[in-house]
Amino acid sequence: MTICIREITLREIHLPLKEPFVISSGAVTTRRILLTELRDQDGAVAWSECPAGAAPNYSPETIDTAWLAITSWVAPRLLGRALAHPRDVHPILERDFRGHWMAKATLEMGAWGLAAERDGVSLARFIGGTRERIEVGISLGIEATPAALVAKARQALGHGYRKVKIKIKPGADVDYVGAAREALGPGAPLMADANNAYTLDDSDRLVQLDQFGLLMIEQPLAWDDLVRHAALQRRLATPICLDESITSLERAEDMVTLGAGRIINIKPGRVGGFAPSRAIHALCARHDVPVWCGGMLESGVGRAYNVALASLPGFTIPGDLSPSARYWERDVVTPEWTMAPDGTMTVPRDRPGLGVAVDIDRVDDLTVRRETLTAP
Ligand code: OSB
Ligand code: MG
Repeated sequence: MTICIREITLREIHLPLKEPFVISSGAVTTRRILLTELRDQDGAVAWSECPAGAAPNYSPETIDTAWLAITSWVAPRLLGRALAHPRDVHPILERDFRGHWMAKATLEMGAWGLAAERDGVSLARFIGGTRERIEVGISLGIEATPAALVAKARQALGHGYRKVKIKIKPGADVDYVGAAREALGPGAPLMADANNAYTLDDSDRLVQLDQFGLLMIEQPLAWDDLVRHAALQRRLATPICLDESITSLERAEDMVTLGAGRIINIKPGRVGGFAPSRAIHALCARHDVPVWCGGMLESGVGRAYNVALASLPGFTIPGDLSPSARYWERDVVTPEWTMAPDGTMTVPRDRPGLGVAVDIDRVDDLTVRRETLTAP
């Protein structure tokens, strides 16, 4: 079924986190979130979310660069254009257009959401998802003391979470991870995420983490560096998982070729959308590289896309897909995303499109800027 996007409304909403989220490169207290609403020629609507943050400390993109890129270059390529399938969007956006992966992904994913909506099937089914329930992990920010981290991690396992990710940085690493391993026991599914906080000069320190039997260490070195990750992986027993470094299918191929990591955290926004996410998922399946779905503190809109993606068969490791209540007093969707006591989340396979409805009144209350673009 051909889709033709007639109108796109961008909104910036401010959504306060229940508690600040601290990673090695910065802290977030209130998420500034860019939501888009795509409307096609017949009035069908799909919402999507840009995962970019307020500052360029995770990716070079921010909500402000994404707003500029979407309004200036991404939307004009799509508005009024007949699209036979949402897979056609990615090549249209890549031609002579470098970077801006999150800006591109916002509308690329929106096109998949819109197509699923039009077909009357769930986004999960539309993209080939097979799981009815997905396993949920939690990402814990850096705490003031190892004891504070232990309390949070213990509570998370008590809630049923299937994986606990501990954010680390120099000065908050071996002691923190060691305390968690000691308190939670040898079988607890623990991993660490450094968000680029180390260099190869820190290799001895990172090798010390091997003793804790982590599932993986995520992105220890620079965001755009595969070569040094390969050198580090040769010294580490713990698998390296790449996050920031994987911005495309080609970077995932490079990781495999170079041995720069053994696991990939796929965030659809970071790689330009669902088409490249599915291609990375297929590549990883061919090479026995496990994948899992990362998170960017998304609202319930972005979470819908992540949940659908995580229902693909190759997503064998619990994702950073916490329920709405971990982040927000109240989410912007109904129903909110919830987690069962066994640490799983239901994939809304029997509801069309995203499977959740956007609470327009709530979004209106939170909106601080808005712009509507229409087809020429
Ligand atoms: O590195 O995975 C990351 C949040 C913001 C920026 C980067 C990261 C994260 C998380 C949060 O770990 C995961 C979540 O959404 O719960
Ligand atoms: Mg990460």
